[in-house]
Amino acid sequence: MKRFLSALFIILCLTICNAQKSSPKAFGPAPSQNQLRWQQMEYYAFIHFSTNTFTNQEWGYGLPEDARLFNPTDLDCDQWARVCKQAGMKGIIVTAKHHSGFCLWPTETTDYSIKNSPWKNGKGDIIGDLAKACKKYGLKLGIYISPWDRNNASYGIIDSNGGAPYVKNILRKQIEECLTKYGDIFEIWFDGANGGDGYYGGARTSRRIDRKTYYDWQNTYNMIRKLQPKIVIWNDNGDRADLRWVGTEAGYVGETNWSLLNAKGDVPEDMLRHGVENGDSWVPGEVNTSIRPGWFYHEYEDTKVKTLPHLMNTFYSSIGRNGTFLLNFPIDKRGRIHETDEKVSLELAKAVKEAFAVNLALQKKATAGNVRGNDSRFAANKTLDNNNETYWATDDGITSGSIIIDLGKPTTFNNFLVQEYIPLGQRVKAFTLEALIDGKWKQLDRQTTIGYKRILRFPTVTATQVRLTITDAKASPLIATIGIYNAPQILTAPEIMRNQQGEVIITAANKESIIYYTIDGAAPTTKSLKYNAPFQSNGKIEVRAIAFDGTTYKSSPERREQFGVSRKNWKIIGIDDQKAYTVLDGNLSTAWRQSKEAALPCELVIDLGKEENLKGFRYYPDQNMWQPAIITNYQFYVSNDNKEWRLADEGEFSNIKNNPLWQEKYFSTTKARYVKLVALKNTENNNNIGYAEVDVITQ
Ligand code: FUL
Repeated sequence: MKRFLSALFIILCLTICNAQKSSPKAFGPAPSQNQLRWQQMEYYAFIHFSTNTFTNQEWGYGLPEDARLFNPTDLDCDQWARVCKQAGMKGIIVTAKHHSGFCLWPTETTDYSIKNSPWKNGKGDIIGDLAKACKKYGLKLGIYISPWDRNNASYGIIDSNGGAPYVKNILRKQIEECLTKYGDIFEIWFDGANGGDGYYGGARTSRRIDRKTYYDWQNTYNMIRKLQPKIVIWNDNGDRADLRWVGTEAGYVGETNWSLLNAKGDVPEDMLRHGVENGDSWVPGEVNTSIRPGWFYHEYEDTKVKTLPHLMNTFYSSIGRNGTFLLNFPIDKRGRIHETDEKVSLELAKAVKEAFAVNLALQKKATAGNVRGNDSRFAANKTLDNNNETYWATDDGITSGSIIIDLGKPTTFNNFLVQEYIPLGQRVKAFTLEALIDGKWKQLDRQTTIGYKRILRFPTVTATQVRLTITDAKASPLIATIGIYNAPQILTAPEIMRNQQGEVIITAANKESIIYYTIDGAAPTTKSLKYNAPFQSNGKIEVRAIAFDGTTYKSSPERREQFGVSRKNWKIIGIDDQKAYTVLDGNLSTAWRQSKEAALPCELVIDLGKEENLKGFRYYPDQNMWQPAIITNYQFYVSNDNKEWRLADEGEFSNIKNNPLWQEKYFSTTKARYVKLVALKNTENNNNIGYAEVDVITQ
């Protein structure tokens, strides 16, 4: 008996040891091969190009005459691909069809396509040209097809059998054309904007659909996967697909970012932003944002192209937070990526390359308190071998533990990169990062999830050792890669605002920076005016400013702001609330909201103090995302006596919900002293209306 028991004991021990020596099993949902390949792309481009480019809109209504305006003078898909390649991107997703319904390829499904544009006498095919250019530069091609089609007569119609002819005969066929004519497609993008005003074959009405049922996505997905087995599907409509939106177009995902969601049920904003820790499906986040405020090209945004520091922040808040980075280039009227956009995208590529050029931890000594089965295959140094397929693992059941990297000598750094081995699931729930500085451990950061890639930035330190501690995980942590970097500092452009009294206030992110500025149109240098305190200005003025760091002798990119006529004597009429003047205070982060009881339409009347030559107006929405109060449909009236009003403009602020930035509207020049912005509808279909700023544009 004794013998039998000891034999049993030995067998048990061997089984346990062997179990520990075998590779870990996947825990929870894990990515498909397609999702994995996609995640590894990390950075790719969006291209927005359509009739909107020529009508100066963000959302076209689908008017037939707009097709005749589509006439780029120097269209060059080769240039798009070259810029994207040089910018370090791995692919391009193009708006083959945006909400207007206009197709960039000669589709059989509708006349509303480049076939009916003057460009190349209707004989062109932009998707075909781009597919060729992508091939030439080794980029992958992706397709954006808007489910919402503001031109198509059958959009939103349900036939007597309960079917949706538009989905069957138009949308699905368009997808099929794009997925069969242009080679491999890596991603297909179905935007969530749906239903509303449009041309609809001349009906000029508003069509609503039930986004959960109307499109019958499952059958569409089956078709897509058959045609392109390696594709990933992004969908912000009813059925969940392979990838998720992160709930904002501002360019960031939550610091806590699980690549999981539940297959069924609603996905509120918080879940989009952070994923769902115990979600039952792998649905990783893609961070989409534009290099300019809008998605489509508008000449007035030529001075609003995001700066290097801004884009660098987006890099850290997307790729650095377990997301991918989808950066949009609005193609201009020539049919090219604008020079300014090209320049800054190349600056970003250079800055990222410089930041991560030297991994100071590479091949250094690493030790861990627990190594799975004491097996060298799972040893700590697998995190430093420049190979994402090998990883440090702990024994099953050990869900916390540290890894110490000995840098060998005092080493200066400010970035830390860490990657989980995600083919076996996302596991880490919490971790800390410490550095051994002058013989003492100092905590540099404390964070939650890691996922495919996490990058932390912190003030520069000099240390001899670095300790990563996984404080909590769902299962034994599997850490594939660790990197330590000393990234060059990048100075942020200063902020410029002007209050109602006409004071111009310039602020730099770093209080120690020196600010130089100009008001004569010249580019600012260290020889320009030095900013010490707010200065007074009257009327139209352009302020250009840089921040300069006296220790590194480096300058930030420039900030450039234009201000219109003086607002000193402006009065808000008919509103008995002094707070209403926040809409004129020049501060984008303060807002005034109409009283909750007020029903729509809401009117904001401003007395400009004297007659002005008006040619447009600007509206900046209240930024409170938790209780949105954003206008979508408006009318703008002008008057000379505050009694008789003339309608100067009416319409919609397209895409303002997802991209709540400055809205500029132009109309035929008119002389008036009073203006009235009427809010007809908001993004939530309730009565909440708010304004951060309202301004006029004069001749
Ligand atoms: C949004 C759309 O409505 C915008 O026009 C743009 O295409 C953006 C990428 O997605 O929701």
